[in-house]
Amino acid sequence: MTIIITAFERSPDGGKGLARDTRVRWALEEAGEPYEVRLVSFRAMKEPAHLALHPFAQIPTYEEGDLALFETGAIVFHIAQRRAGLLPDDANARARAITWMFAALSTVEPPVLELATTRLLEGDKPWTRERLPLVEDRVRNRLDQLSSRLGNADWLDGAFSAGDLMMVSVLLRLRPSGILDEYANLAAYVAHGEARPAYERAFAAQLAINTGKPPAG
Ligand code: GTB
Repeated sequence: MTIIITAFERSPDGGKGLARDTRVRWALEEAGEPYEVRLVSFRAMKEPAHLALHPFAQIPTYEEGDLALFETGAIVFHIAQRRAGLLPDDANARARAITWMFAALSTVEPPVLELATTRLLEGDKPWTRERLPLVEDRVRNRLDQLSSRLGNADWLDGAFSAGDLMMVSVLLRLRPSGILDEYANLAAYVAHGEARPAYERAFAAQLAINTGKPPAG
């Protein structure tokens, strides 16, 4: 059954890999699952055909036969459940890896997103100068905690898992702010994720769309 995901026809980041189709591509690459991509414009995302797949008019979506999914957490979890390599076999280790997926999406991503929104969409507002330090400190609070937990480990809980895939994807969104580099172990953790061949393939595929150049190799 062919897997089809949707992605921006042209991502606002110009191919830096920050749009959320990258994490789905990464999971598919880790799982060794071939996939196709349907590119959508901002206008097409609001049309009935796309709304039938994604009620909130966003990307990415995931189609596989008569199954249609939205929300990257659900999509990556679905992929991870079907193939080896993204979730451990041991039941407790698996539950902990899933916990890290939720932690990435519901505890770390909200302040990271708030910072991105403040910087990108509210930068010209008169109150942003006063608000930005508060938003940055909320991010630092989470990064302090995450950094303490990670310590010098390669991954959050033993072997690489979908929990790391999601956490690295969320942390990558911080790179333009410079805050990630304040935490040497988190910066190394993210770099370690980016160095995985599956991530490199995912990144190259989305870059090719946004630059019009085919991936090298
Ligand atoms: N909770 C959902 C999920 O995890 O799947 C969130 C999906 C989402 O936010 N999708 C965004 C979208 O479709 C694209 S990824 N936005 C269009 C809209 O809402 O109208 C968010 C994103 C967009 C752009 C950049 N960038 O350019 O740096 C980074 C991330």
